[in-house]
Amino acid sequence: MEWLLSMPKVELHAHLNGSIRDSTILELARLLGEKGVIVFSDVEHVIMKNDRSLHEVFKLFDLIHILTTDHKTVTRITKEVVEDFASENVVYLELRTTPKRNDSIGMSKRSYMEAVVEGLRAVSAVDIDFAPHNTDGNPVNDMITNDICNGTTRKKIYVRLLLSIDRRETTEAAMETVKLALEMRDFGVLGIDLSGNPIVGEWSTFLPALEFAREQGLQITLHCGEVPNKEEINSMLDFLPQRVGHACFFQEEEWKKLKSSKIPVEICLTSNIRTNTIASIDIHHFANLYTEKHPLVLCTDDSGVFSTTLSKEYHLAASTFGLGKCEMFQLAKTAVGFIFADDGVKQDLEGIFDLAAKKLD
Ligand code: 6MZ
Repeated sequence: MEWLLSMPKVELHAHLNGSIRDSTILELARLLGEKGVIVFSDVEHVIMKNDRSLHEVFKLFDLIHILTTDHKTVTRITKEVVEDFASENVVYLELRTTPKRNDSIGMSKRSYMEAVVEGLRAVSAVDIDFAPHNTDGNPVNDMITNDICNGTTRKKIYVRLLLSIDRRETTEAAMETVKLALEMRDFGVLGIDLSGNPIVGEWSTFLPALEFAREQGLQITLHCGEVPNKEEINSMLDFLPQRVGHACFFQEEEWKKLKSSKIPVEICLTSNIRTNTIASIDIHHFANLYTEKHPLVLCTDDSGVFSTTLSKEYHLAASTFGLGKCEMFQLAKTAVGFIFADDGVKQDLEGIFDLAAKKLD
């Protein structure tokens, strides 16, 4: 476990509100309990429960959103989540979150995202790079890189953002999210994710917004096949997103399509087992994809909700599928090829891995 912890890693599928520390969630719940907004004893066991069905996970997200959806808290959790990933040597994090509107507290999707960016600015335990760079190597927006480069061996993390469309949303709401993503490109927003309860919503509702996003040059990743839905899975694969998440309920035809299109898969082992979308770890499709050298990346999904870390996901893969140090290192390194950030960031990350490889020998 120690070497997996110290190895550089790339996280490409992490939902902000799913990655909150238990201690923070409990603190926020206690606070709202004291204010009489919720009954703490009613929610404590919901938060601390370990085994949840997919359905229960989405009920938990509704509760988490009650606890976290104000600007100050969004800023706080963003800072904490980034620092937690950096502390286990995640060197590049693509953090996704659903911009939320809450008129009662004056929150718009934009102000929600500004609170997220504020959280990135507030990161202090590590150096952070979260702004895209010009061709001259300088950040597009000087104000937003608090890279405290002081020559010491402080950890450094690159963070980029994806905006999620929740499957409960309308076409108009999805379009609003895409437009916001376009406006916030200088703040490190690279693309769009489609997520949310997979039994809710229709692909045709989101397609216009996703097509617009693609036309405008945003990159796209889709939660695909989290429940059995042959028609939707096929439509999603035909859309040719840059990546897909999960891919649990694929049948032969869909595997063929995925493999011939070489779309990288974001694999979330613990999440799939906890939510029972895969019956047991030994039959997880990771094994087949890995053996066939299909592009894949290990991810946490919701490190808070599923009590995991990226190092634990690597450990789980290594111990279940019998992979050694070199194979795991190689797996982590190949993920650099699937990031949405530009070639400059890719080169930096390759340099980090090359340096780490020397220590590995
Ligand atoms: C689908 C998921 C998910 O966006 O509020 N989310 N969507 N499948 C999953 N697998 C278990 N895990 C998380 O983070 C929480 C939101 O991310 C999506 C859901 O829409 C959830 O409400 P944000 O930061």
